Amino acid sequence: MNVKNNIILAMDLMDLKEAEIVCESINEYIDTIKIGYPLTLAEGLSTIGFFKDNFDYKVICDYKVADIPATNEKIANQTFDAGADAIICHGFVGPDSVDACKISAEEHDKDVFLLTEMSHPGAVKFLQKDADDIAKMGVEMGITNYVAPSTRLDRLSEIRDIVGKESFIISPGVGTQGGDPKETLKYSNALIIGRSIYNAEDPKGATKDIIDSIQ
Ligand code: FNU
Repeated sequence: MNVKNNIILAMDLMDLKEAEIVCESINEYIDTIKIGYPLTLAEGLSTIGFFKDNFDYKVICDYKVADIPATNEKIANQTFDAGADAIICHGFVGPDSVDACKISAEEHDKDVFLLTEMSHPGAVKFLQKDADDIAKMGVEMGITNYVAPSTRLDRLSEIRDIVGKESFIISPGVGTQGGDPKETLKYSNALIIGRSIYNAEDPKGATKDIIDSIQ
């Protein structure tokens, strides 16, 4: 996936009008957006089409799909049928569940991102110890897109080593959660940034500052 300025906007505002205003103000810098449950539950699955039709964005759906294969398949099919370019699925559920998302993505000619380790402190308790194996599973399955944290660069670097330099890693946790944009891009292909942009008094200026800091 090609991501303009290596920044994916994590749009977790829950009002589509407010989201639209932010997108309009930073449109020149951004061509990829990630939406998740907050906006989708508040405004519906049609938000995917909204961003595609009005902004021509690539839309990554952060639904962290984590169910049995039959249910994962239904979730992924609905998401791609609604126009998503990619879906994020959890890896801890195992290869059969991940494969259901992968097959759906392939059938729709879209992408699946495998979530390895999460960025928040609590991820250390359970997920971290299996994250390397989740990444290895992804490699064995032929998955080429990954999500890995900007908040722990040692872990991000480890996951980069496992998935290889040809894989595409996107990293949340930049800014508000403490991750550094430039350091993160030593290992990652694109930054996922939400609150530091959409909660900024001047989202355009905040985005420009981040872009300047990574050049
Ligand atoms: P911001 N997100 C995350 N950590 O933060 N998908 C993960 O490990 C992960 C995610 C999402 O902190 C989070 O849900 F797998 O405001 C939010 O949408 O910059 C975004 O990344 C980070 O938002």
